[in-house]
Amino acid sequence: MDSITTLIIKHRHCFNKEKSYTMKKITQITYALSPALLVALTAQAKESKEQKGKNTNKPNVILIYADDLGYGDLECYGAKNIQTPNVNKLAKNGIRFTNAHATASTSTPSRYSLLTGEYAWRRKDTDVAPGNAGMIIRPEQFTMADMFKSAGYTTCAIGKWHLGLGDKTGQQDWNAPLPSALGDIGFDYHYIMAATADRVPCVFIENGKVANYDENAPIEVNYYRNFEGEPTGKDNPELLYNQKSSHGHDMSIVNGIGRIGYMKGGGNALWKDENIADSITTHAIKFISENREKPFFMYFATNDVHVPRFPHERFRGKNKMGVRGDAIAQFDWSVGEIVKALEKYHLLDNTLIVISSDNGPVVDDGYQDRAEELLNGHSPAGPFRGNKYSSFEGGTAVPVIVSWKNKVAKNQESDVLLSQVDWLASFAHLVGARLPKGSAFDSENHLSNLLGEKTNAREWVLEQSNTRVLSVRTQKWKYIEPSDGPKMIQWGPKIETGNNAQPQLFDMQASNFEEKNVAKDHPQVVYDMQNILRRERSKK
Ligand code: NG6
Ligand code: CA
Repeated sequence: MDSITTLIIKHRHCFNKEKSYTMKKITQITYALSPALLVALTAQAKESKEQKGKNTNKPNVILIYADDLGYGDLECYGAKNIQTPNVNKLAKNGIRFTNAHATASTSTPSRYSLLTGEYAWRRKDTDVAPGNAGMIIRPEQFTMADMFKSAGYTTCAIGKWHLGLGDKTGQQDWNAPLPSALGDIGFDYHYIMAATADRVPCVFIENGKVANYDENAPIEVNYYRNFEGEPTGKDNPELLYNQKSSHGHDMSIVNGIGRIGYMKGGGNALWKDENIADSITTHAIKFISENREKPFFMYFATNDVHVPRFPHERFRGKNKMGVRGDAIAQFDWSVGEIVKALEKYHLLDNTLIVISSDNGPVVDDGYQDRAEELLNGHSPAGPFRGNKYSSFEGGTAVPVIVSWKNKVAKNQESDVLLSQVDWLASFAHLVGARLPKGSAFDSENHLSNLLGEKTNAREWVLEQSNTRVLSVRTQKWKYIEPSDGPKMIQWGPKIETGNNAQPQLFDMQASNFEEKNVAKDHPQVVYDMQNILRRERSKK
């Protein structure tokens, strides 16, 4: 082999390894090579870069996780009164699932299960978290982000977090770096809202620090007591110039909207609700652009369509449903922008995109936004009974769309039983990652189902209501364990809880599903379901 060929081979090798090392080497040898050879080398570099981008063993994974978006809230799931062209397009290019489930009917437990592969009810402290909760997923726990990182991915979380930050609840100093944040659980980059838009602190956290921190307005947060001299929604309703509360949300006022919890300061760092979608989408696109040459995982958790619904002006008034519809349109826009960025960088056929939601829909969730009055025949939970918080299917049935250009067949619909708790193990299979023993305890690999095959599906999935009542769902049945609690949510939203002192069994394949309790007609099925719950509860 002559020396020049050796040189080329060597450099081919290092193009496939370290880019910066390669670039340094190129500069060093530029002087020694003929122009023709340089052209050949540059072409080689370009080719391997493209190949890297198209390495299907390590596709990028983008998980777009909406908040409170119901099974029936997207046009491609039959939504009335609202257009979602960008989501429709992804559904047309991929698979639309009709029997997919979040593990819980509220945010914190649902996200906990998704990101750890473990049911949230196995732990005490995983219910809807305040904005000053300590980090619920502990650094020693293995997460979806850790898994991707172990397979060589660059990882990020952008948008709604709602799983706590810092070491201890109520002990955070928001004016200094947080001692524990998402960097400790596998995310290379994060730009997040600590909890929800209706909970303080109303600032973004970027890599463990308040983004755009304003030194002149130190931040204090308290969930029990107000700070002296600070107005509240309760005492100063005249200051709620952007949106008034319908129930709760009467503590601190930020941007003319009442919140849960008290905060002081923030100044220029305070978010404007109308810009949240723009802000997180911009950060997501920046992340894609900066990481386009190596595999990445992005957890993109939108604030839409959670309350307070206060979308940007440009989405206002274009549908009959008021701000709840506008927030759905804004969500669809965010999806479209992300797809556009992938197209721009030629990453579409090397990126698996999954769209879903953390729990079922809610209409009035505490603000006078007229969402209830303006439904105009739209059914946010589609055909299902109950909404967010509920044990009925409307609480946990969620839209799921999977799209991967040229890899999953187009325009499919699948009724295979899916649970978000399995996504950690399924993605691990996709990227060839190993899970440490004992991690992702409840997560099973069902990648083939996610990619369109119907065989080897789960036999049952478990779901939890906001009061931790458990249900078992199979392809045919829905079993809700007996519980005493009230039939309706007590604090504002007009939602059936699903509580019943008797066991409830519904035939989900009958035309009147979730109307007729057939537990008495099928004692064996009830027994089997109870056994599943008993067994699962006794594990771990
Ligand atoms: C409830 C809030 C509701 C919403 C929910 C959590 C009140 C009266 N209601 O307590 O507005 O924030 O918690 O929603 O405070 S979730 O989607 O993040 O789980
Ligand atoms: Ca939610």
